[in-house]
Amino acid sequence: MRWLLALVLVPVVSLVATGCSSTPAPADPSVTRMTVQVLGTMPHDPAAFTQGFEIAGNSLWEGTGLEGQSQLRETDPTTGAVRRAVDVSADQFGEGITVTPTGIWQLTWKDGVAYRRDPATLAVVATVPLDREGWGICHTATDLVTSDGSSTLVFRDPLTFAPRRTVDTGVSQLNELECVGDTIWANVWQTDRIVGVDPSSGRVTAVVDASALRPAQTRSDPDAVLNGIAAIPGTDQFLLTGKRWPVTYRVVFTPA
Ligand code: DDQ
Ligand code: CA
Repeated sequence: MRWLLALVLVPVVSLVATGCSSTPAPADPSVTRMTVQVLGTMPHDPAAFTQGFEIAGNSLWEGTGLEGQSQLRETDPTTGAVRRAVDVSADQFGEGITVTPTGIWQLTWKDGVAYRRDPATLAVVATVPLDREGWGICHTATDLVTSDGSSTLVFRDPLTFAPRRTVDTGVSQLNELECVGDTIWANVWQTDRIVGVDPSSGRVTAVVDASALRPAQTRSDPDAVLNGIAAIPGTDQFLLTGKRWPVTYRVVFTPA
């Protein structure tokens, strides 16, 4: 009788367990399991509370967070050296950034605004209301895409920031974003996972395990999490870093 109970209970318990997990079940054949292969490293400012990371032109752009420490930085993509930096208002918490042809967008976490900056001067040229938390941002050919720590991604007009549509990914705590071709990559806050999302359906098509990257020096700092995905244009490579990480990695995603 006892073995019969176990036979019935074990599958039920594991079903419930996978139902509660925020990433798709490992056996789901429609999700590509991936890992990272490190091709190189460069220094990263260990004081930078990285919230946005993107390559545009000949620069690696970084947005940093924390009140009184938030900046938009233009850095050298091969050395990480800071070329220019502007401060966000000291009472605000900077979040994701994305560089579009019509300006550089920078979110704030809970300050209710997003900024569009002039790429030449980095000065704020527009301040728009943000009616939810600001976490990550990237842009496709037609839209801005923003995350807010939930499983929802919001698509917006790239000039006005007005919302156009949303998708639900089924994975919560989506943070820093990177739009590449037909995939939106998102790192999941407080995990070493990056998910690949189909922008039209919101379906998670890939899960990347980046746990090999977390630097040993950061393991005692619970806030020092993976948070920075920057695609290297014209390649299949990415730069990855994290909040207060002393290093940026150059990687490719490979099937696990
Ligand atoms: N968010 O970036 C995930 C949206 C928010 C992160 C908030 C982390 C707060 C850390 C405060 C540390 C104080 C030294
Ligand atoms: Ca990014």
